[in-house]
Amino acid sequence: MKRILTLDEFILQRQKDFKHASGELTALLRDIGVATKIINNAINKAGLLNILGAADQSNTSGDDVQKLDIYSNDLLIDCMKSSGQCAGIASEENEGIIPISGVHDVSSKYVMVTDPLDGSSNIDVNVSVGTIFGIYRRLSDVDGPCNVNDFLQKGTELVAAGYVLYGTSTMLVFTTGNGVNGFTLDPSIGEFCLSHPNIRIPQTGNFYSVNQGYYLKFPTGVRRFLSHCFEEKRTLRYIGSMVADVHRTLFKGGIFTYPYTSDKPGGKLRLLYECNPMSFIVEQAGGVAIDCHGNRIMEQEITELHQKTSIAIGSPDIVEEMNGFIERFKGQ
Ligand code: P6P
Repeated sequence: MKRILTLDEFILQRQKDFKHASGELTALLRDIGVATKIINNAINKAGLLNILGAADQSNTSGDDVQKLDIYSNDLLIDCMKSSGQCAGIASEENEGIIPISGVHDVSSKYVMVTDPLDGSSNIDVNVSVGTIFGIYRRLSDVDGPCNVNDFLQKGTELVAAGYVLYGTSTMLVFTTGNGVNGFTLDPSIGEFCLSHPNIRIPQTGNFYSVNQGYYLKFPTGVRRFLSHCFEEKRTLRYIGSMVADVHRTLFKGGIFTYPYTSDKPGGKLRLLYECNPMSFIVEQAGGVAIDCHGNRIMEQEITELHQKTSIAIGSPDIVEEMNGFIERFKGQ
């Protein structure tokens, strides 16, 4: 019988492949695995533990914060302290960075960016939500506290990125720059097990994923592309959780896009802890990720933690097709 490979075993086996072969990154990824297993447990019981619902506050981006957002954020921060490999966190739920003081006299080499519970507007109605994370090597002196410049790095500087999708099953999908692998949580043993090795996105695809409610506010090129998808009888799928919509795109092909609009000229999704990590994963699987001006997401300069961007991400043929419409109707 083929034995399963757990996340820990996989990471240790592949440690030689990591760009910065070090036990530190291994420990960091394992911390994230622990945190997301606990978050998964809370999400599955949320309705019973009365931790559903709004927390009567909003975050830096103005999103209504749900109780599970706060729970997930606090948990991730606590777990990232355990191995001492994380010098700090930038989170959607916190205005500034969260420095983590060294533990066990370890000098932490990395910092983490995260959306601890993406898609939170779906939490109360039992629709899939997710955790997004990215890992950077810090730029500041490893013997001192991290600073904001450790986080304001382009997506191309990411050493690892991943997401956990809390769906019909709980999946962890991540990359360290050597391809993309998917792990499914086996609740009977409490381990993420390798279920989707070497994920590759289809070159093209029939699904397109966008909030059509903003159609009239999109730039002309985007509207013309969406009309083209309609005329081609492609399938519109929109969950409203970026992790779920990008996960489907990764496996089925097609495109997910959140364009800028006349009332949100900078877009809605956050560059640092949503778009860059998801773009790293999709690019590593053979896909493409641009903003709706045609610029590669991971090349964008980051000047502030909660900076927003438009995004079009998915199969090369479809993203390039959309970019063709954007180019053709630029300025209209
Ligand atoms: P809209 C969830 O709040 C989120 O940040 C992403 O996960 C999702 O793709 C997007 O916002 C949904 O936004 O405007 O369509 O509700």
